[in-house]
Amino acid sequence: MSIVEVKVPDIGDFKEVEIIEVMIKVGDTIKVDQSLITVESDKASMEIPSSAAGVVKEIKVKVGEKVAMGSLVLLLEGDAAAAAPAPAAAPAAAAPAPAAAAAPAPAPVAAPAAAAGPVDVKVPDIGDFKEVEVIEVMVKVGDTIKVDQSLLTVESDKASMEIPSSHAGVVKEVKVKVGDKVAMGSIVFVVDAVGGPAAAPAPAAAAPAPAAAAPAAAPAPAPAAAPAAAAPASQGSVQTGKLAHASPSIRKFARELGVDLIKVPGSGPKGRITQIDIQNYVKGVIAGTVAAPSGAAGGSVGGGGNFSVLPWPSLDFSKFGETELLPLSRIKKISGPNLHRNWVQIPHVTQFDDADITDLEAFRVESNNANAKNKDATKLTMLAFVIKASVAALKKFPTFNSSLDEKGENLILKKYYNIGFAADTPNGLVVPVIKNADQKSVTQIAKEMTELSAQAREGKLKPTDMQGATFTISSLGGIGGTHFTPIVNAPEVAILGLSKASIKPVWDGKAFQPRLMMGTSLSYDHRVVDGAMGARFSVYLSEVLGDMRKILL
Ligand code: CAO
Repeated sequence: MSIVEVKVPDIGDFKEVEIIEVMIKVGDTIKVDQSLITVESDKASMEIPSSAAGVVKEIKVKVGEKVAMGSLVLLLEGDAAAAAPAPAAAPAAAAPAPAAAAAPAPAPVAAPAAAAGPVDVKVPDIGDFKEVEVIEVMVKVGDTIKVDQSLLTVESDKASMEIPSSHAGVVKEVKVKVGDKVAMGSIVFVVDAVGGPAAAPAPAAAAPAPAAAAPAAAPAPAPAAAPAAAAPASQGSVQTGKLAHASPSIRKFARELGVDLIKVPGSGPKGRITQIDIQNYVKGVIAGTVAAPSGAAGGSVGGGGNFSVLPWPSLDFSKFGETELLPLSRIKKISGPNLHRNWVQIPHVTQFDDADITDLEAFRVESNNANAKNKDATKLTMLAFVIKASVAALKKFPTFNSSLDEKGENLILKKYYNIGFAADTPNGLVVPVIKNADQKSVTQIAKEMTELSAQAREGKLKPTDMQGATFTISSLGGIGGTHFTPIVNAPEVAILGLSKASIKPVWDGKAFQPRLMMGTSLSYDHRVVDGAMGARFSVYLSEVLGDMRKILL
């Protein structure tokens, strides 16, 4: 047994690349050529393979660090004899391949000089790769393209890279489609050129292709040549946003599952898509909480509907009349994505009811009148009573005071009762939280609400004032309306909407009586609460609001 150093191989034209993923851990038994880390430049991502087999003793790098050819990646304990000739271990680094054997730096293939009119744009020298698969075509017929603009993304099993254009002009013909295999010299586009070809490629010696340098027995250090081929010095035309940020193996995984990476939110550094992101996306499609791609399983109504989310319409409204641009407030920009996630991911049901608050309102008015002469007295609000009544309902139905865990496999039941209330402010909606509402009187709750609402309107709430809610109430009672459908505030599982109370005729078994009725709208997460429980909670809440003495029982 001996300790073997595994180093970054020759990675072509790249001086330094960032580690975006470490794929192994101490104690792992790894094979020659197994991918160890994923590194990334702005044009290509590549997996660095191991030059030896053995057990990982120590990992010398971490995500976010920059590495270059010869950087020590890890120490392996293994049989020295088992170590394959490293494609780019120290000796290789010390003695780069002869220029003649190396692939030239990846500049676009030069077209005939001074060409104007139709010219063929070809795949440049892509190092050691004989054939690579087209995984994305980034331009279409009619597009005006610049020299060096990324046209295609191609991929091997270890690296993905963007192919730049050798010419500026207008795309006349697209010769490839996703899934096609291309190699150096393949004609990919015909461009109506407006000038000469791109600048000459970098000298071959400057970017030796590691694969060519590696002994035949060694696994080709696939990644090395690739990025060089796709990363010219001028990066001005990088097409950000069009290509999902993912390593080649993740792209392969997504393709195998038929997942369009553009639709998968990435949780890794810089929004990079991880395997778990794809798994969660697929779970979401299966569970019906994420729109299924066209033709995929997951809820086709009437046989074969297309549930792909359409892009947001981009319209020039000024064609139809005068317009004005009003940027969203900071609060709206923050709350919008949260509301969207909650709306899309939570299967909502909203239960409507009418609570008879005739006696409660009479008591509230009477209490406030009794305190009218005391200018320091707190005004009791209907919302404060509803918070107290809700706590009673949450205690009776603890499921409503819970959260689903991240995997959607467990409920976390909370033994504290923190009630958030939506407050309308000039800058948008905020949700301050009354902590431990179960331990406070209605008067204390009303006082705290007054203070928090004032701070909310002045924009002085601290983040802690808005954290930790277990249930939320949104009251539009001061404004009007009968019922509405509030959106559950994840990770809570329910929210109560209150509407404006009004006198309604209520049949008491003998006659209609004029009663003050308040509309309640209870939205809940149907994954957690079933319909019967939702109705029971709602009915119980109305009963308590009808007679608060029920809380004492
Ligand atoms: N029925 C009839 N009248 C009601 C009522 C109800 N359900 N709720 C409140 N009122 C009355 C109050 O009694 C008060 O009248 P008086 O001044 O005569 O006593 C008046 O409406 C105004 O009440 P308020 O709104 O100041 O006080 P509140 O305790 O009801 O609400 C707060 C406080 C912070 C919740 C409220 O100011 C607010 O911001 N509401 C909007 C919340 C919101 O936007 N929700 C939507 C979220 S989803 O987008």
